[in-house]
Amino acid sequence: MRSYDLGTLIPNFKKKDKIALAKLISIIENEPERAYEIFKHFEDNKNDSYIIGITGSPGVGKSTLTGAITQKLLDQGKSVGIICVDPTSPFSGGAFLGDRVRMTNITLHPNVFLRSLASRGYKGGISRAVFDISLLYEAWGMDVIIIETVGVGQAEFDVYNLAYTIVVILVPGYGDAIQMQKAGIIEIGDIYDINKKDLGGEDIAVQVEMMLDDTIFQSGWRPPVSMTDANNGEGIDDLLQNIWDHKEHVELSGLINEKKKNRFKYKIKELVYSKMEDLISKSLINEDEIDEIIKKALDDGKFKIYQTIHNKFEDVNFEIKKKS
Ligand SMILES: Nc1nc2c(ncn2[C@@H]2O[C@H](COP(=O)(O)OP(=O)(O)OP(=O)(O)O)[C@@H](O)[C@H]2O)c(=O)[nH]1
Ligand SMILES: [Mg+2]
Repeated sequence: MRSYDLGTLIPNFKKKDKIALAKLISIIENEPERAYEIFKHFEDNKNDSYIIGITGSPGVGKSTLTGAITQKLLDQGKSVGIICVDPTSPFSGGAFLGDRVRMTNITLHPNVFLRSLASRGYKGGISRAVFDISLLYEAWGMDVIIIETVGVGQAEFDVYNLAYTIVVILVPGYGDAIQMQKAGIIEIGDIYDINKKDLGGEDIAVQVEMMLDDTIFQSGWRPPVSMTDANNGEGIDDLLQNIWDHKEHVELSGLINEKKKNRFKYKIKELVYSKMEDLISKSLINEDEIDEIIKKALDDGKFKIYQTIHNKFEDVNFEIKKKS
């Protein structure tokens, strides 16, 4: 797929054309090796966005909250780039639509951009795509980036390393403290928010407070707990204040530098691993050899495929042993 011409996309992006932004994200998603061609046009760009991660089980109201927070930020004149990592379904249509429907009014605003990503099928993994898109949002000049993810699985876990403030969303009826501890939830949050407070939630807020009281926080930051009703915009100011307080804490304590380093570390490792994979697989077996094995398997019987591969790697092991 030869997609778009960077010669026109980059100048349009620099003129804040959202279509150019959308197309550049598509390039980054589908042809990650072209990220280099894109980002070399921004080498003198010094923008730093503040990156917030919003996580929680499916349906707790992450998108609705993201919408409500974004609206407040817009009212304060800030620009916001949103990345929604599509939760559970590999058939993402429904969820994508859900994100859009819940955030329609804000995404029409010139200072907001939203991209939903399915959590599977990315070369280099979802964190690669999230990193690259966040970098593009920084190039755009976004003040704030919000990454929404469902808090399960390694892929999502990696995403936490890309944000500076992690907000964990819980809801009434989530379960008890033991479940929360088992899920590792209590370790990852910088801020806890009990959403859907219109449905109750005092009990869970008390449980979370108690658990936090029992925990020692090395960084000196004791996560605050807020309660919101995202549908009606209640409690959003408190939540946002907690986010800014945490931002201030990480900036004043210098922790922000660690977090920034961490973010880039992930990127560098991923680049190195994918390069290595490429080099190693190419040096062990080339396309002609693969074709040859396939032909043999098809001609001589498919069950021989393992024998042929086994023989092939016997040679390789021998080669490596000889060299080492
Ligand atoms: N009663 C109540 N419902 C809410 C509240 N916030 C969100 N909802 C509803 O909860 C449902 C799920 O909201 P979403 O914002 O899509 O939740 P999500 O966590 O982004 O969901 P996934 O991305 O699918 O995991 C929707 O029907 C919302 O209208 C709230 O504060 N109170
Ligand atoms: Mg959502």
